[in-house]
Amino acid sequence: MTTPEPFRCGAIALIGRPNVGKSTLMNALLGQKLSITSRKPQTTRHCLRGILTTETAQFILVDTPGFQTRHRSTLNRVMNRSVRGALEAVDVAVLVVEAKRFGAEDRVLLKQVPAGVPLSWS
Ligand SMILES: Nc1nc2c(ncn2[C@@H]2O[C@H](COP(=O)(O)OP(=O)(O)OP(=O)(O)O)[C@@H](O)[C@H]2O)c(=O)[nH]1
Ligand SMILES: [Mg+2]
Repeated sequence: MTTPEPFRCGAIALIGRPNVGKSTLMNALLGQKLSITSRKPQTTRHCLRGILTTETAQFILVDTPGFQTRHRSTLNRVMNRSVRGALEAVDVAVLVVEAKRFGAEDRVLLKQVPAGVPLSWS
């Protein structure tokens, strides 16, 4: 007799520079429109959690604001802080990048991921 798979649960942060499709990916994974998406950058201003439950696992997806490296307004600082805060509280991070375009701004985000948080690409 085989032992049943353990039920797993974990939190996954979707991080990336503004407007790369983090919220669109989150909604697609959830199968419903939970997070606002738009052609304009900086649409997501707070971290937002969506839970995807399957038979063997529960995925807590955390949509985050786009990480801003160019403009240093108070709003941008607050939003960047909330990205860092999300990264402290998740098990895994997914870096969302624009297809065929990985640049300096994406590289900055790699440095924000704390040691010990596994990173994936999308
Ligand atoms: N062509 C194409 N467009 C996409 C894809 N994913 C998202 N978009 C479009 O890109 C734009 C930005 O998408 P969002 O999901 O709002 O991006 P975001 O990273 O959450 O943006 P912020 O919250 O502002 O950082 C929208 O117009 C989407 O329709 C994709 O895979 N392909
Ligand atoms: Mg968004």
